[in-house]
Amino acid sequence: MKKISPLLLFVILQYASVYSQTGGAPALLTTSKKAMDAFMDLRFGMFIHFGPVTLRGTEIGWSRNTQVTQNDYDSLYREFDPALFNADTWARTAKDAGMKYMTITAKHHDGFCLWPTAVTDYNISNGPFRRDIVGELATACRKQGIKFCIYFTVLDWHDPYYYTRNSNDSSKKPNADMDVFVGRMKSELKELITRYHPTMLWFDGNWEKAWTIGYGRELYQYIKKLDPDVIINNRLGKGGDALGAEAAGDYLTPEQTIGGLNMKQPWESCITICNQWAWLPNDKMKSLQQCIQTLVRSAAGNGNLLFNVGPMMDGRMEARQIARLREMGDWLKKYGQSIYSTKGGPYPPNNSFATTRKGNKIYLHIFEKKAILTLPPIPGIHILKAAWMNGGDVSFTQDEQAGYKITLPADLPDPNSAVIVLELNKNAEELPVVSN
Ligand code: H79
Repeated sequence: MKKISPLLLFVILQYASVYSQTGGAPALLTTSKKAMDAFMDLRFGMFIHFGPVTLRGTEIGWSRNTQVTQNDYDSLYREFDPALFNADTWARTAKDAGMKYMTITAKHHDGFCLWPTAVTDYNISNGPFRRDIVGELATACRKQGIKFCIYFTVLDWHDPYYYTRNSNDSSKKPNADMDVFVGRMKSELKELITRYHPTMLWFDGNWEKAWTIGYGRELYQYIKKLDPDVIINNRLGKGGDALGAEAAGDYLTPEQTIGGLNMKQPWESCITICNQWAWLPNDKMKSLQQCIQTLVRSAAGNGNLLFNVGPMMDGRMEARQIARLREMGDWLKKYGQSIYSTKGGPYPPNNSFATTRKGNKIYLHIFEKKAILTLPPIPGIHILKAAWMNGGDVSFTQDEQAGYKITLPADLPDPNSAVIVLELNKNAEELPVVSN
């Protein structure tokens, strides 16, 4: 008998193993651990909520039929002309903030498409601006080494085939047909994936009654067949804030709250720099300390932060927000090693400190002034050296029962989050989470 080449044998065995695991059904496509790990290493991304609604300064989607009448809202695109929009400037702003990816609202619940889709006329090419905002951003991000991602909601109050017409009316539209609607979604997603090659798709709106786990699974597989590497958040399936049986998606998405320490399931918190997702004049902006500590607490919980900016109707981001983001970038230039590509833990973040870890180092982020900071002991772990990141040594004592006592100065070297590097006798990444 002719010998089978090792490569051929490998391929046959791989196929047989997948085939037997799925009982003869075609294998379900999932996101690789490699792609997911690479995404989680990025830690910090920019969320952008943008669209014709900026002409009113009210919330995207939600103000349709509330603060803004439906007719007015749906007509705004005819005068939406963000003439000062510059994709390179947005990408540069993200880069200067130390952000590694960007997620743009290609379509929010109001149904308006920021790219020239063939599926609906309700898109950017039928307003005065005409330019492809999604496409220009994809190009600008690629040029500057920012991973490009797309927000797309499964809820579409504008589409005649979608089930409901707005946020305060849950009755069925006369022509509603979810199967037809999902077909239209697929065509839109196919355009977005094949034209712009997003690293990640950020779905939303999955709590809607008309959206089923069946549609979620179908779309997940549809997307994976178009591009197996694209990462998908957990809002394509049902199942709330878990990645359980009702879920379709790769990671969790706490909204306007920082996720807790979770070493098992990847997560990304989406949080606004002000209060509103879309631009609101004079919205209250977070302090630099709040911004930095939001990022640090996310990384310390083993999660990413998708930090939202709502640009103005003329296409520019607010100068004060750009300045705030740059301040975050300046902090990251000094302390980025304690954030990017690290793991969260082993200590759960609290009001006085949070930790990240990499190799044999624990990065201890200090939030609170106190004379002595005590860390609970970890069996078998000794601190070999403690020093300020970019600075001098820190004195400490250690005891198997009493733990590690770190002496802090009256003035911390950084008021927003000062970082002490603890060098351990073992690999910090392998330590179990320390329970409180
Ligand atoms: O796109 C952003 C939100 O519009 C969207 N998800 C993020 C990323 C979102 N859709 N629904 N929800 C969040 C949950 C519903 C929140 C609401 Fe409200 C509370 C809707 C009405 C009251 C927030 C506050 C939106 C309007 C006012």
